[in-house]
Amino acid sequence: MTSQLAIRCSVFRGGTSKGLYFHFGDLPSDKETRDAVLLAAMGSPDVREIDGMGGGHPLTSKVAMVRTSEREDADVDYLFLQVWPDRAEVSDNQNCGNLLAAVGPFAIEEGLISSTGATTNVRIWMENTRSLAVATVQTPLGRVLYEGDAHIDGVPGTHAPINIEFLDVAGSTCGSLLPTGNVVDVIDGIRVTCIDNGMPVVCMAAEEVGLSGYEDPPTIESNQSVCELVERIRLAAGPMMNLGDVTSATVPKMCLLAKSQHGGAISTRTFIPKRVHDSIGVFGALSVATACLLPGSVASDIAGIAFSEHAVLDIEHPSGYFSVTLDVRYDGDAVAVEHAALVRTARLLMRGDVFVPSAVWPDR
Ligand code: NQM
Repeated sequence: MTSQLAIRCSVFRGGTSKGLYFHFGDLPSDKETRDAVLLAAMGSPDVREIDGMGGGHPLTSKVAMVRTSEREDADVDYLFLQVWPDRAEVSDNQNCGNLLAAVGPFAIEEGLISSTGATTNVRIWMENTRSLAVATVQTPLGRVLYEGDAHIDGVPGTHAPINIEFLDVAGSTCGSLLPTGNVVDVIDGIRVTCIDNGMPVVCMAAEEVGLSGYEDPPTIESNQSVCELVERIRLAAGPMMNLGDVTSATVPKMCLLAKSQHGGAISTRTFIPKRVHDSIGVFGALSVATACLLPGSVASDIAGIAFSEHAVLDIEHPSGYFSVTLDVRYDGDAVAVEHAALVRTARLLMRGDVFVPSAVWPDR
């Protein structure tokens, strides 16, 4: 009898996050066993995840599952799973646009789709939000190219760009772009804009919660009264955003906004939702950018930028900025999102087997 099971797996950096990439068929189909296997693979629960592959932070304790899609409009299906470092829980209640960046490279590396020339478009069905993305991967010579000139803040150096486009992510988690039906709500005395353009986000002015909005993440995380206030607002916003009880959910994200400091559209500090992001999530940035184009929102009041049906917005965050291209349509003060695009980079870090104790998957 062997005491460990070997499971085929790749490790990628996707955007500003890092995770384990699996074929659906290599993990248990039963959810409870699958989650037990993933917790063991990551070393959770343990704040350091010392007995597994996780990095002890939500941004480095992530999983992508990928398979050939049966949909006509997609090449592959992608399911994102957040493995909590500090508690024995795996969540599928949000998407992740950073791990999404490496789904195309994984699909090509693993032979799920063939390269098509200098670049290969990979149509990705994002199961968490039941929506589509198209990623353009550099594939000269028929192989994924990782080297290139693209820099994204939060990642050292430059890498090959991966362009990602979205057509239909507005309301993909909450049912509509403005799930409360209002541009502004007041919760616990704080003005908020609740928005979902691929990620449920509650936008509020940092100064209304007693911060400048330019503090670094550890300073914000150590401010207990601010963390408690933000969490109270999150718990109240959850049901208002059609998310139900969000006590143990990873959404909505809570975004503190301030005027841009470096020529961008707006400055952000984002709770995801307990830790403060070192930069900002992909769909988080998309949702904040959309809020900046929404007349009367908390974000547009702070950003003060001209409303335009085609805009490139630089969303400032603790380690730089995140650029989002948005095409929207105005009907009076209402906004419909038509198209969104952004650039990420990704890199294959390791390929092999991850080992877990055989007791976590007794039937294999
Ligand atoms: O918002 C962090 C990240 C994410 C998710 C988060 C993400 C997204 O930076 O699309 O990418 O949980 O907010 O990876």
